[in-house]
Amino acid sequence: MTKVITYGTYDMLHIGHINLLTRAKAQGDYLIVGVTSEDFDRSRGKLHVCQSQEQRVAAIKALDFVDEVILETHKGQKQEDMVKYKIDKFVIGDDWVGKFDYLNEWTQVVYVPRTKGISSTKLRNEQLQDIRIGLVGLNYDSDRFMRESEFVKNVSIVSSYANTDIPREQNSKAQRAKEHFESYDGFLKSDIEAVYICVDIKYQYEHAKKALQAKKHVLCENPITKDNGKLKELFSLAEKNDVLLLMALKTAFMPAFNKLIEEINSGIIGEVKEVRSTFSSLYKERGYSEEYCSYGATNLLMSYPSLLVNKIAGKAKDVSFFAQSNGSYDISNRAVSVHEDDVFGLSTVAIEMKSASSAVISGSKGYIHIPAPWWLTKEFVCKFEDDSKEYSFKYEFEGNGFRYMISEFASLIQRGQKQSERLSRQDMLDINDFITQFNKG
Ligand code: C2G
Repeated sequence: MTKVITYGTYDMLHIGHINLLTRAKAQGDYLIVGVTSEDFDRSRGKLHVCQSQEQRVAAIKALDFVDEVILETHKGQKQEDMVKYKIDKFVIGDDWVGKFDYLNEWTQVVYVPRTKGISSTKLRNEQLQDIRIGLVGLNYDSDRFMRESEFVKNVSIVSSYANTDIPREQNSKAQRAKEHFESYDGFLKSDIEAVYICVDIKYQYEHAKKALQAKKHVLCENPITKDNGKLKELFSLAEKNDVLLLMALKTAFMPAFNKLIEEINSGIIGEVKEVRSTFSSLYKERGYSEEYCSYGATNLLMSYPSLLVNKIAGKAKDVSFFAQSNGSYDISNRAVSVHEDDVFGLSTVAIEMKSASSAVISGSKGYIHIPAPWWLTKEFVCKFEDDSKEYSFKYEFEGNGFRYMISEFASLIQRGQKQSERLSRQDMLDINDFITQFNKG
């Protein structure tokens, strides 16, 4: 039996894909198709794939001449698969000619003619509208969003709004969109279907509420509100107006972070016992005003360590705080949380103390170390008692990580999905609960 394998994204399955797969099958008796995972595609810079991973896999599985479908999730997996599946031939379109010659060491590489005049990109451009986004707030974050959105092909920034009452917005040098507004109502009437909110914490709830009432999809910086009751209210408003509400917690959408969660859920380090992480950043040294720093380390940073521990260990049963204050606000804080199966969380944040901003997830068989800055997750290493078992994962990581978040936001809107699997409503409530509890005091 001659075993053949081929790989692809297969977005919006078309005749070019079908021809390729038919030609691949003709090369042997048993055809395995590797469909690229969403995170792997995003880490390779494919940030505008229209269909979900599940939809693309289902389309390939529906082809009766395909014998097996697998997911391609990481760099280097192809040569692993050649050995694992005892492959006789690797087949790919000639738009890749030469790129996979190295696989000849394990199998026979065959490049077959590509079908002219059809591609997923062409279909996306013909059939899909760009997601038109408006920026709420003009500052360092809006500039990062604007720059990174250029890498997400199905997104365009149409308008911007700045509330000049907010100190950080006054004479902001941040880039404005083509259409700029100083009235929020006027802005919400502009030709947009979604907004990215990055105004100061105390204004975010009001701006998010108005945007949801205006039936706009909302991506909002953290914390959206310091009160989970209000967050629940916003979720029901989003539900009622059939729009999406997402926290702009960029780490949750990074390919390597999702691979990390997948590896932990696979049991690679045994039962998780402890999740420890630190997020320290000297805000004043970075030019943030006293007024901005006075939100305190917990409100400004705790969403990130809380994401890590709640995503891995589930909702906290109990959380205690050990903060250091400068008399007016917390300059550092430690949240000690207890989760399901007595998993412990040790989440440290600081804006006037510099510390090693790495993360360690400890389990009954091994542990995972994410080097600093862990929230810009690019790689992680799995370590065991027996050093020879150590292995690491590294993913391409471009820019400041916003592009993966923008890609998720745009894809969810395009697919009509109102929740992200990477950051569900329950995740957001569990994460924000740390901030709510600390502010309740
Ligand atoms: N293809 C083709 N004719 C087209 C379009 C695509 O023959 N008009 C072939 C491609 O050459 C590829 C396969 O169909 O072999 C899947 O194409 P894509 O979904 O675009 O995936 P791609 O990014 O080419 O994935 O690491 C290798 C990649 O996984 C290949």
